[in-house]
Amino acid sequence: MPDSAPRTRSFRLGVAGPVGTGKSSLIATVCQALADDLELGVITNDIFTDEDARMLKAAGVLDAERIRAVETGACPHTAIRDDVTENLLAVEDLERDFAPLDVVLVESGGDNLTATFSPALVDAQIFVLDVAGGGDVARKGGPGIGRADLLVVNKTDLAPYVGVDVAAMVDDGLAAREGRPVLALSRHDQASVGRLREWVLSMLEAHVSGRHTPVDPGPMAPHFHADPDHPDGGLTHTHAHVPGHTHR
Ligand SMILES: Nc1nc2c(ncn2[C@@H]2O[C@H](COP(=O)(O)OP(=O)(O)OP(=O)(O)O)[C@@H](O)[C@H]2O)c(=O)[nH]1
Ligand SMILES: [Mg+2]
Repeated sequence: MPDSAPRTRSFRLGVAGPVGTGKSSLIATVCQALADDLELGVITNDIFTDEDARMLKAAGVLDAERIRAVETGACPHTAIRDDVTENLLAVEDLERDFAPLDVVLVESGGDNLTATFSPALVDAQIFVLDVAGGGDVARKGGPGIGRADLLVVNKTDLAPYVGVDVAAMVDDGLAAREGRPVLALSRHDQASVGRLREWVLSMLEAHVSGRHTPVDPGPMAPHFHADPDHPDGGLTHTHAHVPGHTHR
């Protein structure tokens, strides 16, 4: 591409992890820490609502027009792995409307331990656990814990109240990740927010210079979504990439 051509492709950064571990809050923190230095956009994924996008808009960390919701209407995995079309279009719309964007953050719908992004949608991904989910969660493994570009152990300020040893949880994460990074984070701990900011900047730099190759953390394990409106009490579907994988 000639130097004069407009740069339209952003660094696309996914944020996945179980329900309530602090994905939206982490995105708000990243926006707050980098909005003065970078052009940012956010896409949220929710099954039935645009709650996360509304929360982020209310937080006032970014112009509201730069935050858009994709309502997946189904299992969040479908929209971030199996058929990423709707998300890709949403990212590309943002990139076009606010060109040039440096980073677009994509929040996965909150789910269980197994949701990861397709590298067709994001260039890198963060998997978020929190101390309130239990100190042994990092030992449970799975594609996000093992192979996301960054594992975050979030809400470390709550550790004393839930009896979790943050250092041990970080060590468990490191052991599961063969040298990939783990970050202990609390939005109330500025030093940890600074480390998150540095990680995002270093990944952006690696992406722009062509040193970073997006990797697929791997397919999800079988899982189930409770849904009181569904006749079976849950969403039923099959993921094509896991032969015979069906929810009931
Ligand atoms: N104490 C503490 N609470 C936090 C921190 N980060 C997030 N929270 C709280 O954790 C709760 C869930 O945060 P969210 O950011 O909405 O979590 P989420 O992963 O986006 O949730 P879903 O999208 O519903 O899966 C909220 O009440 C936040 O205020 C933190 O660093 N410390
Ligand atoms: Mg959220």
